[in-house]
Amino acid sequence: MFGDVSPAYHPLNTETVPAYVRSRPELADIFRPDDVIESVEVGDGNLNLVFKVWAAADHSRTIVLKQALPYVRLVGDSWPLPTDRARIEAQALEIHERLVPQHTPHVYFFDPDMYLIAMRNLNDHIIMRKGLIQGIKYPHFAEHIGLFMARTLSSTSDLVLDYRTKKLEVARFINPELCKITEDLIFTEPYRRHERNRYHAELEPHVAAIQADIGLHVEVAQLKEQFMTHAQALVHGDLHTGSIMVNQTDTYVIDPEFAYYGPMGFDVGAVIGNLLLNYAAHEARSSDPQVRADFRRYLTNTIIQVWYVFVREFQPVWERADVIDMPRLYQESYMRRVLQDSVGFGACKMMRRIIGLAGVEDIRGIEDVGQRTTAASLALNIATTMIKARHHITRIEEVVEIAEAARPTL
Ligand code: SR1
Ligand code: MG
Repeated sequence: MFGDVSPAYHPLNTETVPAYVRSRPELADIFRPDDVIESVEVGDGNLNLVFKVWAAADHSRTIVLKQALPYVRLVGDSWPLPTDRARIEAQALEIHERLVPQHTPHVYFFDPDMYLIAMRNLNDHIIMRKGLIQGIKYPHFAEHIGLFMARTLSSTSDLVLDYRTKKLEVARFINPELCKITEDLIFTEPYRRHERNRYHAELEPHVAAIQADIGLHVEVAQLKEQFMTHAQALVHGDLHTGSIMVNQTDTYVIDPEFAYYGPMGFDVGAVIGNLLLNYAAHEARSSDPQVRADFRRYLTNTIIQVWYVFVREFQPVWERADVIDMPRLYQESYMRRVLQDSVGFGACKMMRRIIGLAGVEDIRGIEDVGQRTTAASLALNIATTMIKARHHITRIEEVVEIAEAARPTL
């Protein structure tokens, strides 16, 4: 166990949720004392309990309770995990709400004894991954997520924060155990034989080739070092399409429990890598070639637009910068490095979702094993090329060219 769990802590269940909700003065405007309160546990992530809670008489009076368990839910209590991640998540959400309220679920309160966050129930939105799997397009997503990342990353970096605040913020967001999960699951285990890896047997020849590719391992080791040492900005730390809720008009970013001070490209790459995983999945998921080509064009255009919006929304920071400290050529090299980091991290995130523990439904949910192998092999080839080519990439369009040129090995 990581430190003592608070004596008041007990994991909630649907029996205990109503009394808990009634005990919280912060919710007095939502729930009345005589309300019948109903709830359902909907957590489908890897770590936490998540309850949707509503007044039986009026379902529009509703909230979400997210409570940390002291272990990894996906695996069980043999893998302990610090409940402090709930504090990290609550504090990151507070920063996000200040910077981009239109893309952050409102937090009603954080309970430090129960490691629990009460927040807005995004009932009219779905997890983006589920929508993309069905081939649903989100026309405003690129604009929204590009803005979200530019604001949250630039505003928490040394480009904006004063020297002291930045260091204090780095300390406040020290998140060692969750970073260790990333170090192991993303940068280590996929590249070696490991009991936690979870790919299907038909993919073995391709995985074996990746695990024998020393040149690839050198590149991944460099990216891991960067993840561990480059405290550039407060990153969300797990910004995949399962941490994004969408509909045709809105985008909300949830779940920043992996937040810490790391490289900006870790977030931008998560978005790009997960869009490319979906791109690869549609090799199998769209049987009509025209439908597939059309949806893939949406995905690749989205990747390009995300980057352009990110650069555009970052620009005000450069306009305020001291040009002797940070000349134009330095500014350009800064953004180019963020792009190259994004390409590398995005690719590592694709690899881990294919080979490692905690895969994604886009690929692992493909029922036909032959088709699943083809889609997974395509994703691995896109990712391998991205990792190796990233030092030379100067334009986001080159990432799309890599995806379009890639073919499955198996
Ligand atoms: C053991 S936790 C596995 C994964 O779940 C989270 O969503 C993160 O992506 C983490 O790597
Ligand atoms: Mg999560």
